[in-house]
Amino acid sequence: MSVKSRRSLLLVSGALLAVAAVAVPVVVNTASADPASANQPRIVGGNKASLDDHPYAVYLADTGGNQYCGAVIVSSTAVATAAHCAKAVAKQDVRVVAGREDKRTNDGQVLSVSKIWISKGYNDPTQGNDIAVLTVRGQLDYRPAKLPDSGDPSVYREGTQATVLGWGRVADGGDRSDYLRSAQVPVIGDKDCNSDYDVYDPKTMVCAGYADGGVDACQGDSGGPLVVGDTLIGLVSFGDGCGKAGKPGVYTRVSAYVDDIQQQANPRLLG
Ligand code: 4AZ
Repeated sequence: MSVKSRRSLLLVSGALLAVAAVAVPVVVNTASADPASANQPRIVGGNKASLDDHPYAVYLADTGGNQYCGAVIVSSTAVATAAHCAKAVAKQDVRVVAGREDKRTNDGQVLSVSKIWISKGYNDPTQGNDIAVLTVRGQLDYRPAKLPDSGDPSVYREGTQATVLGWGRVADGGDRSDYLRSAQVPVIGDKDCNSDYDVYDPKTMVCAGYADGGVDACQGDSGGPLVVGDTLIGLVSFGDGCGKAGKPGVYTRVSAYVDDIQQQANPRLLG
């Protein structure tokens, strides 16, 4: 969610308007002359990503089929997403769409939601804890992402190359993508991110992107995965615009919520 759009989001009443307000994201590259972009010709050129490589990438849609957020499979019965995506709609109005790279097709599965868990302490993306787990009716047929090992912080080391995935906007305020897209973004250290955002909380958030901007998540990508290999390290949460210099994407730090996610994802195993 963009920092500036939060105020207008608060003003909209009704679930459908709220959906429309969050419904505008994906992976973006706004500055094609930027050096960071020059390393990312596939994002600049808008090439799609493949679900063969990232089968756990799914999206959330309203009952009319309109994509409004990303999410990620964490077990055969559950997906993780941003809390601000889960709060935007009543559970009976959410659909989880898995196995569909192109939103214009009927590929894959569309599952309804039987339960929404929202993290304790969630209030607003800029205050952290922007994570929710949705339990689906039926079974997801696609491989889940791995969760980070809390004993191994290496995936969060500054400079680690991560991949962000989504169907959101391809430019700040621009069109949403029909295809799944991906971008490579390096993890940013806590000190740097704190100087980019006063609200940054290293316990519950992690930043990724280039100092010069140009490669980023954007509106509509919220709730979608930031992965290192197949390990889920972040969920798209917020940012000041998309791809701006000095304003990287801010992600929910998944390692802080592994126990919660496992409890929601595998209730019969863990009680
Ligand atoms: C949004 O509004 C949003 N550049 C998501 C991610 C970012 C900005 C806005 C990060 O959903």
